[in-house]
Amino acid sequence: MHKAFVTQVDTAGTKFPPVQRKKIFCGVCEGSCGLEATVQGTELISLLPDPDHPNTKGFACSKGLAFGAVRDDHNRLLHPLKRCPDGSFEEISWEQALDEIGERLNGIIARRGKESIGLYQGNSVAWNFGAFLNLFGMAGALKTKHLYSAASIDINGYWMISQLLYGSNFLNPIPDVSRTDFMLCLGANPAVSHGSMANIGRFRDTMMGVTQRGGRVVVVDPRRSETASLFEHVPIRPNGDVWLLAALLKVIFDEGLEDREALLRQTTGHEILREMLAPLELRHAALASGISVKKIQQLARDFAGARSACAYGRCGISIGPFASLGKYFLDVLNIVTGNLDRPGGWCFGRPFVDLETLMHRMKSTGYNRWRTRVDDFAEVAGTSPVVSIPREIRTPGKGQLRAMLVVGANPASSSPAAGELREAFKDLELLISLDVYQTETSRLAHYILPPTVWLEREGFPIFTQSHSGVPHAQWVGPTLPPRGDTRDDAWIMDEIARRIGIVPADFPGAQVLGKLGLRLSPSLMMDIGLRTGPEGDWFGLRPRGLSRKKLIGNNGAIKLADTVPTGILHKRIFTKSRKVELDHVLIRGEMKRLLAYDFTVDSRFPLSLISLRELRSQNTWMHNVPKLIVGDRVQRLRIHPQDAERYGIEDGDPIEITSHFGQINVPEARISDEMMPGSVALPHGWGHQGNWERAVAVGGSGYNELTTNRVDSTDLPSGNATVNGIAVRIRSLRVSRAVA
Ligand SMILES: Nc1nc2c(c(=O)[nH]1)N[C@H]1C(S)=C(S)[C@@H](COP(=O)(O)OP(=O)(O)OC[C@H]3O[C@@H](n4cnc5c(=O)[nH]c(N)nc54)[C@H](O)[C@@H]3O)O[C@H]1N2
Ligand SMILES: Nc1nc2c(c(=O)[nH]1)N[C@H]1C(S)=C(S)[C@@H](COP(=O)(O)OP(=O)(O)OC[C@H]3O[C@@H](n4cnc5c(=O)[nH]c(N)nc54)[C@H](O)[C@@H]3O)O[C@H]1N2
Ligand code: SF4
Ligand SMILES: [Mo]
Repeated sequence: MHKAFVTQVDTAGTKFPPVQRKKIFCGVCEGSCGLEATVQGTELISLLPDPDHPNTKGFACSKGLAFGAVRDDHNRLLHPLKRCPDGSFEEISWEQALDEIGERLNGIIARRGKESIGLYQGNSVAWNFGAFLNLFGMAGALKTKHLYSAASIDINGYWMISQLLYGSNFLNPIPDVSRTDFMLCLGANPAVSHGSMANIGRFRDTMMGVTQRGGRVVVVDPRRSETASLFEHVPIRPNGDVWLLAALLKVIFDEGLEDREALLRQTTGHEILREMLAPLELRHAALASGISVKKIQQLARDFAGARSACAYGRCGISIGPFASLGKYFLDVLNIVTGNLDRPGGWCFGRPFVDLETLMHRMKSTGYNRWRTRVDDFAEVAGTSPVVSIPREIRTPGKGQLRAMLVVGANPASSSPAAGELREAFKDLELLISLDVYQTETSRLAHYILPPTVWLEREGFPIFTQSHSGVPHAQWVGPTLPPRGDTRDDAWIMDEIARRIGIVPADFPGAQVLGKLGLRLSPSLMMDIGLRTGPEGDWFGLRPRGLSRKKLIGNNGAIKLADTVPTGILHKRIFTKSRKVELDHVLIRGEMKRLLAYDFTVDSRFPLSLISLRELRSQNTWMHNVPKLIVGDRVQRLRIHPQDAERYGIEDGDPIEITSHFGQINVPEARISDEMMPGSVALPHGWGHQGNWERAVAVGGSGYNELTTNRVDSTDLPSGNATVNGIAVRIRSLRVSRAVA
């Protein structure tokens, strides 16, 4: 093994287990930052940033560095739990838990069919390749449509647009920030989020590099976010981006600024763009976005005129009512200006396990190959949208959702109309949750099964490897042994699968092999994918190539290149034409829907509510880590001074927020001109229930009590929930508190 092995002996001569330094990567968010773990026996001594990591080069944030506290949390679940009739939980053995679950599932399958079983994939599964593969595998083996993913409150629009444009849900270009001359950043706050759908190491610093090189970064956001405050900030009305992007394109075409050569070379169907944009009036787009016509025109000219440019957008544009169309225009802006697949532009990554190709071959990607039972949504990458769950549970008939396995998700807080979902969950015959804690969701489950955390299991960055600014390869074994009676999520799923007679795999022949006692483990499947892929060792034929064994034996990540590749579109793309396919009936329909959309403000709900991420949270969790909730951390609603004055709100007031769909109280108002007048921002994922004591104690309320799962409020093509730009009114609770 490597040089970092040291055996310690104290003055009394007692031998301690050797101290090991392991270079790993963080499994909390899409940063996937390189870390160095110092381990002694079963103890984690420290987690520090890995200065040698090719992508993150010594950066890690407070959440990753504090993760030892999650592993060792006294509230962490260490044994399988079964809910008693009074709502309390009793500890049971794995054998009992799995056997009972198997029996109950078999009963439901016998009565209602395999298609009545549901699966829910949460955000944490993105760093859990075994769970990721087993979830898709189980859904395929059960032939159930009830595979739900937190992606449908996040990036379903991306998945579906990538399928239309590039022929695969998972082929998503990233901004080549390290080489660009102009970055247009819409609705993303990488200074806090550390990036999403773009694994740009040291994201904030890399963006600073653009301006240091004499380039420009323009951040479009209703809030002067931590990112916007570092660069040029263009405030925008919530959900106004689709208008802005369409208007930018219109100016580009009207003024002949498009790159015709690139359009001819890289695309089919570009003629549709002019036609679609013809009825759009800049004046109208300016009203909808709150950005003047003059400013839109200048931005279009600057973007198109830059030597290289990339337009990048995330949650601010992907969780509103036109998420798909917005994402379409985002890519089209990059394409039309000749920035697709060129240095400094909008580029494809270089994954070391070519998951895009593997999933394409296994037909795991797609769009609209089938439709959902109740709401008639198009399938996206084999999943149904989360908004439909309560209706799928409550609508009788063949395929009615009767049991659900929730893996690494907290939808009772993170999903739209969270209250309705919690109620609907109670109607299920069986709810099983795989979670580290007893959360708002898992407390409703009949069984909670305790998983290992990422520090305790084998891993490679299955999701973010395709989006890395500096392509690299890393695969690590478990850093620490599992605590208590915890087991890997993938193992738990496989044990459940065994008890219902399926193999959690969706490749041809998997079930037959299973009957013969042969099950390919996720790591074996991925290793085969790696070894036979572009970076692979081809089982020795390419001695310099990679394998799982080689990577695990290497203490740290291996750099594959300094930058993302360019000029590879024709090789990478999965469309039949081998070009970006721009013309889709569905997109034309969406444009019509947009032009007819009424964006006038309802005077009963005059403010627009947006979400806000904070450095020391990860969606709905990590609030139980003492270090991350120290200080005066409470959930605060950001309000512009003008709005505060109009609604009689003073800094620090407790606030009542009311939408069409619900009402919550938040502990404090923070009055700040960081907000655009008319919009207010609230961190989501607060208001905890369950046994994570500190998280519960910090209080706050769930943002998603204010949102809806109504079909007509979603992004229709992708079924993605609208949780952004929610019409609300607010009121100070100061007076009533004083009276009380
Ligand atoms: N610290 C931390 N990091 C995280 C997470 C976390 O909870 N905490 N979550 C992780 C996850 S799951 C994800 S998906 C990523 C998300 O990564 P990002 O999207 O970069 O993070 P957000 O904070 O959601 O940034 C969205 C930005 O859009 C702005 N915005 C809101 N509405 C609009 C709008 O209508 N138009 C425009 N142009 N802007 C708008 C918001 O003010 C905010 O600044 O972050 C990941 N990283
Ligand atoms: N209002 C509003 N709603 C939103 C958003 C928003 O911006 N605003 N953002 C949306 C986005 S981008 C996302 S991604 C979703 C996230 O939605 P979810 O995935 O439902 O939310 P998370 O808080 O990420 O939940 C992760 C859960 O996994 C558990 N966990 C952590 N590690 C592991 C593990 O290794 N194994 C298992 N089994 N469990 C583990 C944690 O304890 C936690 O309960 O929320 C969406 N909801
Ligand atoms: S930015 Fe994300 S991946 Fe990096 S250390 Fe923080 S939580 Fe971990
Ligand atoms: Mo997300």
